[in-house]
Amino acid sequence: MQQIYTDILKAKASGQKLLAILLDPDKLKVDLVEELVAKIISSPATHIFVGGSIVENHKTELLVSEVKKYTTLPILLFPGDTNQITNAANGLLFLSLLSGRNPEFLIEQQIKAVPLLRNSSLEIIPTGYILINGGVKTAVQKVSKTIPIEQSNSLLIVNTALAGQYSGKQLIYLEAGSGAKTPVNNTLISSVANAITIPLIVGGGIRNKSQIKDAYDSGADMVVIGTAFEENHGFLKNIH
Ligand code: 1GP
Repeated sequence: MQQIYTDILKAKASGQKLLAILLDPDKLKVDLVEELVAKIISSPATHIFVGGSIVENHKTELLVSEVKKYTTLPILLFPGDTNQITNAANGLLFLSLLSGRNPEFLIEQQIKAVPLLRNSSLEIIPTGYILINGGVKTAVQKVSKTIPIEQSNSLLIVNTALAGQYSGKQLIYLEAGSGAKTPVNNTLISSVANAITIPLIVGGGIRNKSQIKDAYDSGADMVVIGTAFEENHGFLKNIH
């Protein structure tokens, strides 16, 4: 039973918007977790994502185990590579970097993950991951050695999202990259949202309440916030 995904579909069907807070095990000190999770659970956040482009071995498991002590919000791995897979989480965004042409992130990492996933209890959610130019060279671009799609190339982005849906992805993630200068623009979000029928996640460079609202109004089902919370632990107070 895909409980997390079923709940995402239900939220989409009822128009309830979702908010994921991204925690990067490489940047976050474990002794801050209790305090940060308290802020997350008193905010509108519905999901916690854990991951990063480069994370030292075992740091993910440590962080997830600590987060789990203080919340029952679903914890989804958002891994940059296979060493970030841990059974301590509830689910896994099984990402394919559809915007790129690097086989390592289209299929190789996914095959390498299989021995870790075959007997795991993680809910696996196939996710088409589309990197879009957010105005700065982000970690995803550097690590994946792929070129983001220009925001002006809306047709290619829509077709990439639909190719993801047709090949069985259950989510599409439009990513401007962590710390992006320019988030995915609203016209693009609505073009993709209008084309696909599966839920749409949008993240990268979203730093205030009005950008979150614009993304929702344009058709994003879930918004991801990483840097804004990482840089200002009071951030979530401002988005009620
Ligand atoms: C990155 O989409 C997420 O993968 C979040 O981006 O850190 O810019 O919020 P930010």
